[in-house]
Amino acid sequence: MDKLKKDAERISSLEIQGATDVCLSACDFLSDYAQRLEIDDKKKILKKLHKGKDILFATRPTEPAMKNGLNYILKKLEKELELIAISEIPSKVQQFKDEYHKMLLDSKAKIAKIGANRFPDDDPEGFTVFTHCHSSVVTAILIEAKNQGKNFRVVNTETQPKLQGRKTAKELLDAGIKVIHVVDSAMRWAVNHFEADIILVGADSITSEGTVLNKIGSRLLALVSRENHVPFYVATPLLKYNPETSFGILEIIEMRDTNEIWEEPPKNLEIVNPAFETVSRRYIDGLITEAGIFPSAHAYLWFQKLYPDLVS
Ligand code: RUB
Repeated sequence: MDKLKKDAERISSLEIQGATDVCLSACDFLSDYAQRLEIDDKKKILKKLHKGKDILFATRPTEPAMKNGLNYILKKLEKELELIAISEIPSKVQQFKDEYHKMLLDSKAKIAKIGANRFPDDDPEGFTVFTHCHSSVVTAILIEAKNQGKNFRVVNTETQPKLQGRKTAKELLDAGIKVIHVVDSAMRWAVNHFEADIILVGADSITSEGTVLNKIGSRLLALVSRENHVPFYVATPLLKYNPETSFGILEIIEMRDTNEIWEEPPKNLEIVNPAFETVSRRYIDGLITEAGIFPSAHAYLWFQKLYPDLVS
């Protein structure tokens, strides 16, 4: 359990960040934990794995792709538990983990292609994309568009307080894409000044009403998109759908340590550090998903169609 707790710390500290990477790593960590368990009782093993799942869930509360993944692995194991030998449990956990990884990575590859289609083949004016934070799904679209020979530049925010925008900028520069980097508060100015043609962000969670949760600042950016008449798209695998929201349970917004903002603040200062915020469906022109591009209010129907086992 100590090793699992150390692994979990890598997620909560943001060493591993972004919904997709958090999900892939959490599933790996649970599978690794299963390989290390030396218990001679199926029910006890399952109990331990559920405890491990809860530790991983607690690392980032606003991450349904991770929750869906860990639930997928354990639900499948529970279904087969009676039929398999105790010695087969570790390899079964690994098999279900690999299946979920594949579902997520295949979705991302499809989204990269679909999203890249949204870019013009040849824009003589120069196509400008605006993005916020670091989304591996957004960068996959941008790199795919670049590989297809499309001509565009990217304007991105630094994303306080953890500066994930630098990761985005470095990855895009490495791929040969022109990047212009601005502070978060220059968001409105930059969308207007650089005449952005499209705003593209990732997602951490999608609710039953088609609300998207993404890095703090995303709704501000959506409001900027309205003011400047720039289409606002969210690139996201449907595995980020939170099935609990269909039953009236509200998505949680993770509040992070205030040290990230100010390590030694003056006494009596109240600091708040929300990691995410909601973007209501009325501000979203489309979700770019593995099932295609559609209004965010349709997310539930597609999730149900593509992943019926995950609807609970
Ligand atoms: C990252 C963030 C990303 C989404 C999507 O926040 O908001 O836009 O997680 O990422 P944090 P991806 O840095 O707090 O994890 O597209 O890679 O799933």
